[in-house]
Amino acid sequence: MEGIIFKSLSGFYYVDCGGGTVTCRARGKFRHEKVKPLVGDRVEVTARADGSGTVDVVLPRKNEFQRPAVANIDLLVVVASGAIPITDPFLIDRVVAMAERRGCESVICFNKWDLEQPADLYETYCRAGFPTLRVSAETGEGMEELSRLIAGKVCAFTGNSGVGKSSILNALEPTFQLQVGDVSEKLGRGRHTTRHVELFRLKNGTVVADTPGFSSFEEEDGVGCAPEELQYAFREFAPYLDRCRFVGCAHVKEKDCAVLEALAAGEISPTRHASYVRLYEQAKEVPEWGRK
Ligand SMILES: Nc1nc2c(ncn2[C@@H]2O[C@H](COP(=O)(O)OP(=O)(O)OP(=O)(O)O)[C@@H](O)[C@H]2O)c(=O)[nH]1
Ligand SMILES: [Mg+2]
Ligand SMILES: [Zn+2]
Repeated sequence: MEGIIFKSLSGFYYVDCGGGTVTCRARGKFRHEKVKPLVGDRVEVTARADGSGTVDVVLPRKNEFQRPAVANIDLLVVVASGAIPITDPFLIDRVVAMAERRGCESVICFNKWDLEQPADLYETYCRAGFPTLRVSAETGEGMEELSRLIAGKVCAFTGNSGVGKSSILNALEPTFQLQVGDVSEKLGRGRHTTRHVELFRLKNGTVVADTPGFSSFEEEDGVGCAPEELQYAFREFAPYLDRCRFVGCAHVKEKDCAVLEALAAGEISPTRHASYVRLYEQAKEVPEWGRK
């Protein structure tokens, strides 16, 4: 039987096979081959009469992410917040760069707009060429626009813990009762309320994944590509890339660099470029065999 893994928890894979759910273990060969089935994977399963079964084959993936651990995503919804827990723009840029590398579209969604309005950052992502939204799970602001943007797609919601990923999903579909946690004002961060990745279906056929929030230690993860590939993961750099004086220009501090000139002229945002430089330095540290 063929199905889609909609939940992975404690070594069990919950596979939606159209007719019902099969609760599976993965075959041992996956461990040997170092393939880990992911939520979103299309798989072939053998099902027993009692509803248990095994995942036999993971069908070819369109894309895959490690954090959040999902596969076959059409659209990454990067949720950010200007209120506590304030999102570091570097986190947005890192995850967006990963999506760009994998040919996956991104939407940037500034939640908690009822509390804080990070208008400059909102502008930054609009101008960089991303669909960017101002929303509030609390008041419902922006929910219709978000609904329209994700319609009919398989979407994964990601962002730092406490920004309101689960709250937004609850607001999109009033029948959802995903667990929501408060944020620690003292520590300025969320409490990692969502612990596993799970796919849910909205009434209009859209599929959404709720995922655990990032914590700050993941900042040093990098994008996992060669340093010279990273420039292509910043879409607003594209018009300038072949105008630098030196072939192989790193766009970090080179002379007559068209990207740096665009930065000085205000065409490229300082925070976006700073993230690029930080990711570039990280990418240089990754050995070739560690790249994806
Ligand atoms: N004022 C306001 N509060 C919000 C909004 N969205 C979420 N919250 C609150 O923010 C807190 C965290 O929300 P969650 O939905 O649990 O956040 P999360 O991103 O799912 O967090 P993790 O599961 O830990 O990654 C809760 O107390 C929510 O009520 C919003 O738009 N406005
Ligand atoms: Mg959550
Ligand atoms: Zn350059």
